[in-house]
Parts: sequence; C-alpha cells; structure tokens
Amino acid sequence: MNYSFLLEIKPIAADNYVAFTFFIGCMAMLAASVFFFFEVGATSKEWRTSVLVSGLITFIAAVHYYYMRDYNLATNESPTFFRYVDWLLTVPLMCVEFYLITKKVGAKISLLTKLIAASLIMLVTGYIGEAIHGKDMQSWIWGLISGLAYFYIVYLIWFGEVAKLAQSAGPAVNRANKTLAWFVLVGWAIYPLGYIAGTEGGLFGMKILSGLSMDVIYNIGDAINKIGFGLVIYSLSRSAN
Ligand SMILES: *C/C=C(C)/C=C/C=C(C)/C=C/C1=C(C)CCCC1(C)C
Repeated sequence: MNYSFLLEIKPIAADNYVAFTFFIGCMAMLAASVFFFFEVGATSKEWRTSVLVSGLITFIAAVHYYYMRDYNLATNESPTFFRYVDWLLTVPLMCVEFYLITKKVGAKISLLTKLIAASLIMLVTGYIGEAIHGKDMQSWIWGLISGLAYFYIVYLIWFGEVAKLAQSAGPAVNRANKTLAWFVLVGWAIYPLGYIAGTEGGLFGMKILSGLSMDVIYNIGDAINKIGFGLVIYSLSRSAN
C-alpha cells in the first residue's frame, strides 16, 4: 500500500479564512445531508420527496465543496468552474422545491420550467461575466442580465404564480413559502455582493467591497441558502397542515 498521499496533505494556515470556509462548508453540507437523508424515512409520504430533495441539494454541494476545498488549497485560486457546476445543479433543485410544495394545489410543469429557465439564465450570464469578463468592465453588463433573471424569480415567488398557489395551499405551505421567499430575496442577494467583490473594477468602476473575498461571501451564502432552505422544507414536513 502506498501511503505517500498522506504526505501531500496541505495544512490550512491559521489566517487562511478562504480555505477554512471551504473546509467548514464541506463539513456542514455533509452533516446536513446525513440529517435530511436519515429523516426521509420518518417523513410522511406527502413530504418525503421534498425532504429528499433538500438532502440532494446539500449532498451535491458537499461533493463540490470537497473538490473546491482541495482546488483552492492547491492553487490559492477561486474554483469558479466547479462553483457554477454546483449552482447549475442545486439552484434548479431549489426551483423543484417550490414546484413540489405547490403541486398539490395545481402547480404546472410550465411553472417549474419558468423558474428553471430563469435560474439558468441567471447562472450562465453570471458565469460569462465572472469567468470570461471577470477582469474587465464588461462583467457588470452580464451581472445586470443575471440580476434581471434573478428578480424575475423573486417576482414569481413573492407576487406571481408561486405566491398565489402557496396562498391557496393552506397556512403551513403559505408560511413556508413566505420564509423561502425571504431566503430568495435576502439570502440569494448575498451572491451579487460576492460577484462585485470578485470583479476587478467593482461595480461600475467603484471599488466597493473590494477588500472582501468573493469565495468567503459565496461560501457564507451557500451555507445559509442550502442548509437553511432545506430546514424550512423539513420544518414544513413536520407541521400539521
Ligand atoms: C446554492 C446556491 C445558490 C442558491 C446560488 C445562487 C446564486 C445566485 C442567486 C447568483 C446570482 C448572481 C446575480 C444575481 C448577479 C451576479 C451574478 C450571480 C450569478 C452571482
């Protein structure tokens, strides 16, 4: 047996808070996944898929964080590609959660399609702005398009179809949807802040947020939005309708 890989373990320097948040993020996502997966069996049939999807979201993130943690430690760079692969998988699954909680009162596949399409536009334009134009001023244009798609999602969940369906689905679903709507409005707004922090010219050339680390901001956002979001679904599954 060749144990040389053990010697390759790179310690995290005490002041390397970027690497540390990748590490703790990985652990938190794993722990949350174990929790959600084990709780599926003790969930009523009606909510089982929703809790399972909560676990899938944190599990997909855990695998990506495991990789991103390694990548960042080895290169000292942002794992932008895998960050966006993670989001491309997990954000549509969050859209699925909105569909699942409103399906019983008539949510259609077309609603799910709208949510997923908007999230894909939001993420692909964000990726172009970050990976291709991250070092020049054009990235704000891509950020703006991404932001429009983001506000469309916010609209659907706060005032549009999702909100209306949730209202007709009874107080428990409506309450859960309101909490999730706050996650989308406030929790998801953390990401554009990370984007601005990671863009060389800042916002429209203003050097705002430039002292902050994009990855730390994204990692905090992910922990809140993936684990917190999943817990709202979990608590809905435990509330009597
Ligand atoms: C689990 C991961 C989640 C919930 C990721 C969400 C990501 C966003 C809401 C990203 C939004 C962006 C903008 C609204 C503009 C700038 C570019 C993005 C992609 C960072």
